[in-house]
Amino acid sequence: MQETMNEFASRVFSYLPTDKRKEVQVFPHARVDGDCVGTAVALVSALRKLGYSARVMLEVAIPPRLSFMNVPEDLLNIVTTENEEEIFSRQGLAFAVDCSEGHRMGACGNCFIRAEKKVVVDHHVSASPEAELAYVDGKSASCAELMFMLLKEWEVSSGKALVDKFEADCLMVGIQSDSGRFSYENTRPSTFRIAAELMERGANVTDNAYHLFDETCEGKVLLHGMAMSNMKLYADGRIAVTKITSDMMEKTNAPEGAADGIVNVLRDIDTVLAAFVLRENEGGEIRVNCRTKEGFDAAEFAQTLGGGGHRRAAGFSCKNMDIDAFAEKVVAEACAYLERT
Ligand SMILES: [Mn+2]
Repeated sequence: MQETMNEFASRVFSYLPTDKRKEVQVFPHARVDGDCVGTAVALVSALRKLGYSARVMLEVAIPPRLSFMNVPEDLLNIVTTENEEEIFSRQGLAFAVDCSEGHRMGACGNCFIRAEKKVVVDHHVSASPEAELAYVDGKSASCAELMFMLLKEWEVSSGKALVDKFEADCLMVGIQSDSGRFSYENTRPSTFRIAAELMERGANVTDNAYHLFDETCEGKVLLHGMAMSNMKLYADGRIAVTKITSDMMEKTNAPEGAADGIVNVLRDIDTVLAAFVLRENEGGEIRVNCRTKEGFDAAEFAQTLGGGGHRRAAGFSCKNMDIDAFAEKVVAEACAYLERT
């Protein structure tokens, strides 16, 4: 049984390093997203207001798509094999956010795994926390919501304002990212209540939504246009397929990751049950992204082709096969799957 946030917050508070020269090191998961960065940065900033030294531990710099968050460099630390020992020697407490296990933290994992004192705040149900103190709520849409609850408890016990505009903005980015701007199934009444409080503290929703979901570039728009006009429908419009060749990437000058989102547009076509985007990668690999609706289990289907994933989103790949030939094979298998189910 999970203790209340009030109890948890006071236990973590008394677990913070008594020697304030020792650092609270905050660990997000690898391949960072808005939720883990927003949560980690808000926590570090709040801890500093309380007089603690604290930093976010990263394996690589914050990616350009999150640069709009304007996180001050001095809140961050990139852990490398060269500086790992020095960083570890400063550690007073290891605090994992939006993940619970060292193996999810990439190159930073060692610093967490070896820690003497560990705390976890997470919203992943599958989590098996490697920590003495853990607060895991799988129903929370984002980790940022849990962090806001924690920081509010600390505001009461310390009498200090810990969530001002900057921290509120960071936490709002987390909520908007993980709730799909308040549209995914994980969105709850409490998600809106917390978001409302963050807005009252100065958080901006409009700019965050633009940068997180809408901002694009010429190459990406051109690539999407090409991919969509080449799309083909099969099985009375229930299957949608398109291909992205290296040639298309070159012609449109599309940046890395520009193909993201195309498969969702195909899936959203009213008649479509399963959408597939085939993409030519380095080394002759063809990677297939699959998104489905009720009545087509993406994970089950992907498994038949050596891949895997979730019920509504899955992937698989092949090597040494022409993209057109592989597309034909995927279509044939998908049509056969529809016949069977
Ligand atoms: Mn998250």
